[in-house]
Amino acid sequence: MSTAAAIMDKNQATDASVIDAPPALTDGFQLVIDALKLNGIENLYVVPGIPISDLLRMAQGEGMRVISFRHEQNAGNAAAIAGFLTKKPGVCMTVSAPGFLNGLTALANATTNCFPMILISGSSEREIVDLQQGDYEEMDQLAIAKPLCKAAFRILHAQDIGIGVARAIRAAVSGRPGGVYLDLPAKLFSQVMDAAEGARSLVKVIDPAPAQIPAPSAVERAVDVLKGAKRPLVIFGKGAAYAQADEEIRSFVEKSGIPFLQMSMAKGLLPDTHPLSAGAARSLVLKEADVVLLVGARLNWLLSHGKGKSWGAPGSKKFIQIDIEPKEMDSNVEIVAPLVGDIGSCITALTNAIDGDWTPPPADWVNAVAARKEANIAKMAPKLMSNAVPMNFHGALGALRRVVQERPDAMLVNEGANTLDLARGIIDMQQPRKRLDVGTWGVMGIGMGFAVAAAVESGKPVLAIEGDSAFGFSGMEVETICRYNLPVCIVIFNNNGIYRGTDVNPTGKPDPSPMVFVPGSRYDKMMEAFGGVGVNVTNPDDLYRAVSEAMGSGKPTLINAVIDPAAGTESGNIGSLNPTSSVRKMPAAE
Ligand code: ADP
Ligand code: TPW
Ligand code: MG
Repeated sequence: MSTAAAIMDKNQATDASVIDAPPALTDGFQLVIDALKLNGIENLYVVPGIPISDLLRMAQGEGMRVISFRHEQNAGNAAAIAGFLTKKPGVCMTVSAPGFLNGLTALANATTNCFPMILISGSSEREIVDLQQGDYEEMDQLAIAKPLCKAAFRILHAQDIGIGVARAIRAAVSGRPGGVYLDLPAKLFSQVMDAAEGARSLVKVIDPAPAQIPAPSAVERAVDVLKGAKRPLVIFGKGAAYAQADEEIRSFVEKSGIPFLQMSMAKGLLPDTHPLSAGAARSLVLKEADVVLLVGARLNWLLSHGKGKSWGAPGSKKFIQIDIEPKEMDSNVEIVAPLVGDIGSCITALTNAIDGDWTPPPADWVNAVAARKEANIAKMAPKLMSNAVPMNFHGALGALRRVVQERPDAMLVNEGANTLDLARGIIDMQQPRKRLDVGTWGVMGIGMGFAVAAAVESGKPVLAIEGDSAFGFSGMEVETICRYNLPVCIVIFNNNGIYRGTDVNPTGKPDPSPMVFVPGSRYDKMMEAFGGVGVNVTNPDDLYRAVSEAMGSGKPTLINAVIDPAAGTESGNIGSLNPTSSVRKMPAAE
């Protein structure tokens, strides 16, 4: 029972005997907590301080799980990925101005990735902020948040808390999910109101993300295009993983027999080892397919905007797209059959439409994909067995691949450049929503926030595979991982730098190259500092053993995997995006 309800109960019990008992009261603190709990929000990802410290103490007192981070960006990233995993908005709470700004990167990133989250920040008093009179941590936070998220609201009166929280929740998860900012000025928390009236003012959001059924004519159009295909391909994106329509998707793929690709965070929606998975024949299918069905995947840079060399001859493709956001259609190329609706409803409509009236894709197409896939897998296999010391990426990832094969329910977090691109290709996923990574922006710094939330939300062991640079962006949260005793095993691919550890300062002066770190760093010692397990490994067998043990024990562990500093390539597999100039030769390239 909430404190407010307890006060009310006590009052009702004594009402009869004590005639002039004061009315039961509640306040802004309590109403915020009650409103969140009423809507099934159980976890808060936070950094405390004025004016939210008491709110967080009370929330914990009332049974919410309050995970307190060392930096708001990590708390925000945790909330964002909690939203992706659960389809409920993840909630991050911060203090005003600097805390708010620290959380804002995560809010913008969540919006970019279509993850539902709510950033709730305490703020200074309106009348002082608006006259710019220099309040403690003064900032017009609402105005700053607005362009960076899907919706932004401010609550000024305790009686509006119920509606304000309800609006934030609905805005985050309905339609295309995204980030929402909720501004709570300090004064709101101490506002007092009648408890019964307060309880009545709360709103439980009904059907926050209603099904959006595609128009029958749009389904018919899409099926016509699919039926005309000789070399069809389906591409699943993280929207398809988010939608939690796993069975509907499996049934469509198996009924249609169409080869599929899964974008990074969609991997495992169907097992990467599925006979129709074209993951290991990516360049072939992108080039050769004549009809491409996009399911919760945007034609952004990650798919070369649907055009250019990787997509084969210009005009050689027809695109069908399933997305809940109508504006996404024709964003980069013409979509000949747009299917606007939620993925579950759209995919089910397609499956029903082809049921009993479908010719599977021509065997020469399916066989060509299978043949290319097998050839590529065979080519990769010996590299993954490499026992070279110092380790290269393939040898180390071969060891981690085995661990993930043996633990299909484990969560995987992944960031870096080479560490990301190679792990994505090499490590097969078996189950949906297990692979969490840098997403649409390719942002470094999601690692520890994602790892914490993955552990908290799923209760499963987490393996975080981190470039040494990538880890540095959120590394202090190893203390958080130890403090909450979370089953997180971090493996740092330590190649002494960004992409590589071999760059030098061309002037010969003592400053190191901007691309390298202290050589031979021992990140494992950081974990030991907080009571976790630290291990230093130099070969794939030891790496496999150390990770298996950590995943089995659930003890917070950091494994410093020593990688050949010369092993990586510039920018991983997106080096072509680096601007180049014909009048300059970069020292790194010499
Ligand atoms: P990826 O990076 O994996 O290619 P994107 O983030 O580019 O994926 O695309 C995800 C797409 O999924 C977005 O356009 C978003 O609007 C869409 N989406 C998210 N949830 C749903 C849903 N439930 N139904 C339909 N589309 C969805
Ligand atoms: C917020 C730019 C992309 S990848 C990367 C940086 C700094 C680090 C690569 O080194 P790492 O991996 O992690 O050691 P590896 O295996 O190749 O050596 N700031 C932000 N986001 C991005 N993407 C960058 C900078 C970047
Ligand atoms: Mg590195």
